[in-house]
Amino acid sequence: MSANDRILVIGSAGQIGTELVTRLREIYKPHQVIASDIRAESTDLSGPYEKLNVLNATEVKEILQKHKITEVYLLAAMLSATGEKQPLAAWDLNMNGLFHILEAAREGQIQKLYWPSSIAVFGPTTPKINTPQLTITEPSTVYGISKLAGERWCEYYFNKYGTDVRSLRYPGLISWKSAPGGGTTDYAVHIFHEALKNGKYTCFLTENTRLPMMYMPDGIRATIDIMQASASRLSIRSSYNLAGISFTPAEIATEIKKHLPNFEISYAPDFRQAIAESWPESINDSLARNDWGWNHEYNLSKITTDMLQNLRAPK
Ligand code: AKB
Repeated sequence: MSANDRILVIGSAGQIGTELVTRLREIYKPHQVIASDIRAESTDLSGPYEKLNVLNATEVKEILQKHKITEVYLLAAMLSATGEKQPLAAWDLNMNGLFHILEAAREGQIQKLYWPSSIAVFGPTTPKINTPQLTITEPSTVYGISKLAGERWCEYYFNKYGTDVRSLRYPGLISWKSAPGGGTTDYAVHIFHEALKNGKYTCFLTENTRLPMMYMPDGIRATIDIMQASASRLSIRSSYNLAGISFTPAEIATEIKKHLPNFEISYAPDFRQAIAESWPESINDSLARNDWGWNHEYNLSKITTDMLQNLRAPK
C-alpha cells in the first residue's frame, strides 16, 4: 500500500471489524483506515469514521469518493442463526452489499476488495472430515446459500473484469474484545463470559458437536496476509478454505475446568444444532498454506488461557 492509498472497513463495529481496524491502523497510518458501520457514531476514536448503510448504493459511492478509497474490507453481513429468522433480509444484506462493492471495483473506483465467506458454504452432503477446497457445496442455511452465491460472484468478477477480490472461508471465530452476533459458533465465546460470571453455562449445541474454530488474532492475521499477498500467488478467487482447530463443547468445557475447576456445563440444544450438524468438523486448508504461507498459531489450550486472562483483566 502506498501513502496515497486508503482502506474502508465496512461493518467496523462487528466482531471482526473491531479488531481488524485496530490492526490495520497499526500497520498503516490511522488516517489511511476509514472505519464505517450502520451506527451513527463509533466508540473507536483512533481514526476516521463514517456512518454507512452498505445497502444504499449512493451512500457507498459517496464515501468511496470522499475518502478516495482504494481498498475495501466488506464485513457487514447477517450470520447463520439470525439469517434463519430473517431469510430475505439476510439475502438482501449479504448479496446486495457485495454487489455494491463489486460494482465499485468494476467501475474502477477501488482497486482491491476483501469479502469473507464461511464454512457455512458446506452442507449436509459435504464430506465432514478434512473437508477439501473443492467438494460438494449444498448449504442448507440462507447464510450459507448467500456465501456460496457470493463466492461464485467474486470469481465471476475476477474472471470477467479482473476484479482483485480476495476471500477466506472463516471457521467460528473466538474473541474477547468484541462479541459475535447471531452465529452458530457463538457458544465458544459465550461460554467464557458465563464461566467467569456465573461459573456455569448452558450450551445450545450438544456436547459432541465438533466444529472448526479459530482464535481472532489468527483470523485477523490471515485476513491481512491474503490481502497483502502478491496476486500471482493466489490460485483461488472464490474463497480459500481456512483452518485453525476443531473442538466440541465438551472439550472446551474440559479446558476451561483446568482454570476454573468448579465450572459446570449443561446442554439444551436448539435450532442451531441442525445448522451445526450441517457443517464440517474439520477443514483442509492446504491451498492457503501452500499458496500464501498460511499457518495458525493458537490451539485450544492457548485460546482458553488467553481468553480467560483478557476477560478477567480490569477494563
Ligand atoms: C456463524 O456461526 O454463523 C459464523 C460462521 C461460521 O460463519 N460464525
